Amino acid sequence: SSGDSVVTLLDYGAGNVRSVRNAIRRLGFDIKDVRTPEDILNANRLIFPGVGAFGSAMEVLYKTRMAEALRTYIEKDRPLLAICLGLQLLFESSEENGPVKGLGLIPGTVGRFNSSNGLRVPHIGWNALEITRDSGILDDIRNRHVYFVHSYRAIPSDDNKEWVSSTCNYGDKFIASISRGNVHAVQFHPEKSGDVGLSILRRFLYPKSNLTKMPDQGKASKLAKRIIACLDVRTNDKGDLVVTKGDQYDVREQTKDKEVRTLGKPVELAGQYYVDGADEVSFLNITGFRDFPLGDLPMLQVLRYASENVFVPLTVGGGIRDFTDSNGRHYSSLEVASEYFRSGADKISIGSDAVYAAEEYIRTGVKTGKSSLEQISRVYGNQAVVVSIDPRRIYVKNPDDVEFKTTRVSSQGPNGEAYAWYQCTVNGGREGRPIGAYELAKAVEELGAGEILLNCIDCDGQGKGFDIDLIKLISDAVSIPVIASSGAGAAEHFSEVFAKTNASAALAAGIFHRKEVPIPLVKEHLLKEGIEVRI
Ligand code: 1PR
Repeated sequence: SSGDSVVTLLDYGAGNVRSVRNAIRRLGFDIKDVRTPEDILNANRLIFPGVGAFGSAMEVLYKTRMAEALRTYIEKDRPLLAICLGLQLLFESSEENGPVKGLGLIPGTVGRFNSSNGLRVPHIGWNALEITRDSGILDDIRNRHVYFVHSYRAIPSDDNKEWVSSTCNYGDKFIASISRGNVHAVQFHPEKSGDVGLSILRRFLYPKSNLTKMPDQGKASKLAKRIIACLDVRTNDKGDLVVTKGDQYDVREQTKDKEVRTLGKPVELAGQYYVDGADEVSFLNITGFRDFPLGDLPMLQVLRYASENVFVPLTVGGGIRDFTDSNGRHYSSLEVASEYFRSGADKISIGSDAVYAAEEYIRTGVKTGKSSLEQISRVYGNQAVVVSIDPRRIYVKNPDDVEFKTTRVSSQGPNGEAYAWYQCTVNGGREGRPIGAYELAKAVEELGAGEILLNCIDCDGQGKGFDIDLIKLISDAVSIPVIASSGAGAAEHFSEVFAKTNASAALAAGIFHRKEVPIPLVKEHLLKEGIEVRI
């Protein structure tokens, strides 16, 4: 019957569930959206991707009478797959915005990761599971990494052990999945966990069929270092949206016409990097600072198409700020971000606007809550907000010469300088600002950034390796994850940055676009060097 190929989806509109939808469709199912509590009670199989904050999710579930329906559905042991916050909501309560009461089906409370002993929070990335019990849906993930992104977690205890089917280690041991009868919940994101994640969804959707097991080729034991492929996107002089790549941020060819350098089409390249094993894909709309991104519909279209085929996290940046268009209509940065999330982005990345916000915060000492950074992280959670820093190295003889944090550099400046500070820029490196990368990183962490994308204009496109001094300085200064960027030219540059700094991920562009070293070779090299990566 037609009901057999329908999944009921509980989407209460708080974030990106586009990739869940895409994954379900990819596996051959149609989606019926829950409109009323009865839709839950009548579902053949229900997927509940919780997004947003715990408190507001519970509020919506009560207001719409979905909470009661969910409880009944679960008590009747009907097929359920809850994802991320969806798992947390099954517990008694959460510390997030709270304490706030949950659905109370599973004993235990949800608490925040403890970042006091150097643990980076949010927990972002590909981690390993310890399977504690057969559940029917996790058959393929033994020894494989799956993608997590969260700051809160539930802890296994004697009271909930009959529910727990796997745990994960991050600082402490937390609950990675729940399975009892037909009721399943996972803290990680199957829709963002590549082939392994899709196989979990497949086993949930086709519970009675004999699916062949995926080859057990992994050796996952802990949080893997991530390799991120970055696509700098802009319209070329003909008006087509293309992937470009600069040298120290200059994307024009050194020819008479100085045309925009073109390295491929965004959707195609993103799909290729997914197949190659990129752990994330980032799109940077590099002229977003001057072109209004919602006017730039092609970028939204790129995200929509890319998210149909790319089942790892997608980040998009460029032009996220308040904006008034030529008709006088005002758009808040939150509206811009929401449009990106709706189109398939998992994270948004803020460059210029975060610099202004940090400057003001440092000047006044007051968090106004009004900056785009603060607003977006309040609504979507800080794990959804990346701050992209575009610094330029400035050598100094003496740390006291400047009011900014300096670091001793591993190779001296042109006049024998032994120190440098890193000046933040806005508008794609076009304007230097009176703030250092160190000061900016600390300020944006306090303002709600969940991750830092750390570029370096001096190294960008040079292929001579990452700026280790800068990355060490910043990754030691903050407790949110830092993505090292700019300068990768060989597999050894990736192992160097992970060996010498506390970066959680490394991002590269040119090396992948020019097919000099493909992603699988980078990962092979890292494995050989004893650095854990996702295979
Ligand atoms: O300021 O919020 O509109 O955001 C603009 C975004 O666009 C920022 O994230 C900024 O980094 C980016 N951007 C602006 N101009 C350029 C440019 O190149 N002219 N690209 C640009 C930045 C830097 C990296 C690059 C790495 C790795 N690109 O993302 O991909 O340096 O390159 P490599 O591996 O080839 O060395 P806003």
